Amino acid sequence: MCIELAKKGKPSPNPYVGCIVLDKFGNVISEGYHKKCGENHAERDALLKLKNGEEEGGTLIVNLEPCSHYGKTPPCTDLIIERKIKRVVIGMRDVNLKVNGVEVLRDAGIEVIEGVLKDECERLNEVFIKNMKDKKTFIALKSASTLDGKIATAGGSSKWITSENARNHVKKLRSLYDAIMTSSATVIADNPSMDHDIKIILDRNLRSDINSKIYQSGKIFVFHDEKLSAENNNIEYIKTPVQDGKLDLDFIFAKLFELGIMSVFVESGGKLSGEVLKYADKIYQFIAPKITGDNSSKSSYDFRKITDINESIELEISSAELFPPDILLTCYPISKSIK
Ligand code: AOF
Ligand code: ZN
Repeated sequence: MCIELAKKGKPSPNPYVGCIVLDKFGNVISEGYHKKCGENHAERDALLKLKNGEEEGGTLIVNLEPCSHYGKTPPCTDLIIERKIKRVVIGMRDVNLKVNGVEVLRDAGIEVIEGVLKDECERLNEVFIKNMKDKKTFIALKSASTLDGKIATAGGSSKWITSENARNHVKKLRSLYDAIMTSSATVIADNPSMDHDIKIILDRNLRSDINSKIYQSGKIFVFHDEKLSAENNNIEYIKTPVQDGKLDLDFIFAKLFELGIMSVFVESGGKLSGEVLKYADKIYQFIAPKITGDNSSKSSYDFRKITDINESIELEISSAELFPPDILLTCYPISKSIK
């Protein structure tokens, strides 16, 4: 229940947090979640709805360790103690080093049960964990291909590989991330709009036409060769070092974190997808039950030649979902397979 409640929020850069409160008989008497950065935490949201003390002696359940520090909001532990909660059940400890809620609660004589659905809770907050631990932007990569891994014919015909069902789901996935990213090649070939509040376009030579659909809404960042200059009131141009004829992705992803973009959803052709693979934290691979049978067609990931199949990048599939007639494999790269 906490995880489902948590997902109703849009908390970035804060974590997803949901909370329920049980009275001393075990009945659910309140629920809450963290809606947005700066607003009440889930525990406060749930507890403030209770006005008659029915939570006294009850249990508070939350997917993340309650905070014990002053941030934009006061410590949740203070309110939990004040409301005379007897037991707190948490999914995972907070990775924010400022937080030490478990000890604070135990010192106040509250029973704390830890680690309930820990894996699910960690997955829910995979972006927050990466941001806090590595001080890096979380990178999700999406590709949609035929059964033989193709994203377009040699001539560029690609509309549509996957069904409307699948493409509608992509819109939902985009909204889970702070920004979307694509390449000038995709803007030029497909003229997509990729609706989002923040759009990032990698355009080394400033080739894409700013009248293209993607430029018509949202906050736009264009990363381009530092040797070039461009200006436009509605676009933020960012000069970027070039390495081996390509924009330096280390620079770009570091810059995104500096800009406060905590997660990015990358959707592009095989070249950028291939380059981004080694940075990807998560891969969404849609597969349509179609076969081009044409080895000159364009591939999902196109960035190298290998001779030994054992050099392949290996992934762990965390879920397989049908968006009939297509399938979505949600995968995590196995890091030792990435060189
Ligand atoms: C909780 N419950 O619902 C959330 C928590 O600036 P603040 O006050 O919002 O604090 C942000 C930090 O609090 C954040 O980095 C994370 O460690 C924790 N988030 N904690 O007990 C919540 N959202
Ligand atoms: Zn809190």
